[in-house]
Amino acid sequence: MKALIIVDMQYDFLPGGSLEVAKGDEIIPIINNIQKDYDLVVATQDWHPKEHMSFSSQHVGKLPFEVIDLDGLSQVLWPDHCVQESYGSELSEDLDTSQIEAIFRKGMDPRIDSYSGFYDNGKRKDTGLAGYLRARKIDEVHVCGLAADYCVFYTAMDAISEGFKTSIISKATKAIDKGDFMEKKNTFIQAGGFLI
Ligand code: VGL
Ligand code: ZN
Repeated sequence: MKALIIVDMQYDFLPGGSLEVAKGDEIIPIINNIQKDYDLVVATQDWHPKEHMSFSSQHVGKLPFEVIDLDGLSQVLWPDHCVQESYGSELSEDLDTSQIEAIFRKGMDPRIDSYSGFYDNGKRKDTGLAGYLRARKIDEVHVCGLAADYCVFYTAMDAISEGFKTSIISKATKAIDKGDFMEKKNTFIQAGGFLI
């Protein structure tokens, strides 16, 4: 059985959002079209408290995209984004959500970031996504959404380590930094992932 994981299709990652991904809106019709090809469709939602420590606004003298050490983990600092209950945290209303059976929220602990839909960046807490997929007899996942070089990549890497046959759908994702995604693509392929 095959699942589609739609990652973080929220206004803050779409053009006009606080952490916009260029052309992120172009993948919405593609994601809408392919959902029918799956046994199960799930989504993730970046869902931060307003004082989340991944926000540069929480660090005196720091700017977005600087890198710091946060409790022993390397942390890219981001503009405030996907604050719980804000408009920017909502899934785009252009996304067809009629087939999405479950939405896994992440990034709620203010002290640690959470790119993957499976765990936070320190693997301290499990969202339950792997168990949910296994309970639904899923053995293969395809990952799409935003952003290719962060939440899509880390979700796909964790899917491999959880034992799922894993693909990233190239036409249904866009990167914050294209060069960064080129490198991460190689890491993903080397780990046993597929690009389709
Ligand atoms: C994401 C940076 C920070 C993503 C989320 O969805 O790729 N990137 N939070
Ligand atoms: Zn985030």
